[in-house]
Amino acid sequence: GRAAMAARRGALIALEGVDRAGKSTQGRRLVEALREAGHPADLLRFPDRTTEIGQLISSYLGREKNLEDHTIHLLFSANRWEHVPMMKEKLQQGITVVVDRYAFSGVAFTSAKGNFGLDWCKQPDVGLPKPDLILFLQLNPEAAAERGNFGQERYETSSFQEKVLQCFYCLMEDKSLNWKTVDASKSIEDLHREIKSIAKETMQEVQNKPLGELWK
Ligand code: DGP
Ligand code: NA
Ligand code: NA
Repeated sequence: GRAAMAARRGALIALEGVDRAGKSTQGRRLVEALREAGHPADLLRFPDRTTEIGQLISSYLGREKNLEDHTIHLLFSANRWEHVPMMKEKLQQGITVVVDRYAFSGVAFTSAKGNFGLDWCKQPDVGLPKPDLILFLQLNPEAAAERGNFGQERYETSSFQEKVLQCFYCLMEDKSLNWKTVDASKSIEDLHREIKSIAKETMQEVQNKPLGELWK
């Protein structure tokens, strides 16, 4: 009834995975499909390069600017935090929020640099809205390589990406989070159908659950 509809919150769904796994394509397709089915949904992409912090991050990634490793880690986290009030508002309004990368990329990319403890890496993102679902788009390095060469941005080397992947596997051991691994070697259409079906299940399940806080 009407009261139940009003209480229904949106789901927070994170897409993670190695570069070229298809996160951005699948994020766009998922949000379009949900909207077409009458479920309000919005896509957010991290890093969001449009904010002042995002512009710093973008010039770091483009190698125009060098930033100390702790500093850039904190900036990526700040770039997520600056969107939190808006994300919470949307979720409360019943809008499903799909994020293309989230805190897990944050931890995986910094900890892949070596000499950073996992706990230190997680700390700045502790308390972010906790995803109701983390879809991990799994693609082996050979298949990823076949999708085209890396660009010129920082982090875009196979050896670094392999380390990032190992860090993602560490994070997936945390069973307090709802990780679902999907096979990203499938066609765009097949993967879309699978992701849409998992997302819809999650959206049903969160109806009466409060939004959680990440790593708390
Ligand atoms: P994208 O726009 O999704 O291609 O991301 C740009 C690059 O930044 C990509 O190599 C992944 C990396 N990245 C995304 N989020 C974070 C983060 O929170 N911390 C770090 N260090 N790198 C990140
Ligand atoms: Na990239
Ligand atoms: Na992407």
